[in-house]
Amino acid sequence: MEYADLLIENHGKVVVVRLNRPKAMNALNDNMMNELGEALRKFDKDPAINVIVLTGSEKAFAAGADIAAMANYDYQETYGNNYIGRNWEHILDIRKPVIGVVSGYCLGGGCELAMMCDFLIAADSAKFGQPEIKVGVTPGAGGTQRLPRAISKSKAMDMLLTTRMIDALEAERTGLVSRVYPAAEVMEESIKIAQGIAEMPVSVAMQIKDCVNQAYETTLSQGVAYERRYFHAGFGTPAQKEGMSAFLEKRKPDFEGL
Ligand code: CO8
Repeated sequence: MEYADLLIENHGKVVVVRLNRPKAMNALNDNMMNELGEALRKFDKDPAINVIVLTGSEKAFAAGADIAAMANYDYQETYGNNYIGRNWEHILDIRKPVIGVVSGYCLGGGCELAMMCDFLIAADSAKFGQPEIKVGVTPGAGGTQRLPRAISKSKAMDMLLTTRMIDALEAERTGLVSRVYPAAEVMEESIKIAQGIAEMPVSVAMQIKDCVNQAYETTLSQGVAYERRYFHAGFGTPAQKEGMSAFLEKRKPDFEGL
């Protein structure tokens, strides 16, 4: 299927979904968010795909929500039509791993979308910021909630109130991203990482994702009890049988279809 504002590339069990509005620094508009939700849901259901990579261009992951589209909105338009809620958060329903790969600007709604990925890999060109205050609004897609959890209250408040951008190294140091690569290598390296995950049993990857997401929504003891259910239920599954037999037989496990 062709999308107006996305490009799709297949790399075996990994699919790369690329935000593609180059003339507007990938500013996120309604059509792009509708298409993104549709594409992510499609690949989540596709048995040939185990891992999704979400990325933008070399210049920008996304420079925020589309200011030109929003400038004339009023309360009725945003609240009445559930702006943000209606199509920005489909990514949170995706059960397979979603890796965000960020080059260039990752601002406002772009940074909020990136933080909804399972983990982030950055090019050394990446710049993260939440400059909404400068356009007269608060963040609307979780910036005030996910950023302090990711990098501490002090760093988050600094970024949110001053609009200061942090570079890739500061983002790695503070825990916003997990790895940084030179811009020319970041896609190749990220696809290799995604392909490594795609060789693992996708059912277990989905369970781990579900457990980690619980850590943000529940108490420690309830979260550990949640994890324990999956752990116990894992025994006797084809993934557990194959993984442990392969270790004992000193061979590479084959988790195809598991
Ligand atoms: N929306 C629309 N168009 C954009 C955006 C954007 N967020 N960002 C860049 N563009 C466009 C520019 O208008 C320009 O278009 P044109 O060539 O037609 O003039 C083109 O992209 C290139 O941009 P620049 O010429 O500005 O390129 P520079 O290299 O000089 O600067 C920057 C790049 C620093 C990224 C700069 O474009 C910038 O500051 N962009 C805006 C960043 C921003 O403020 N983002 C936050 C937006 S608000 C948000 O995301 C969350 C809102 C939550 C709202 C909730 C409402 C209910």
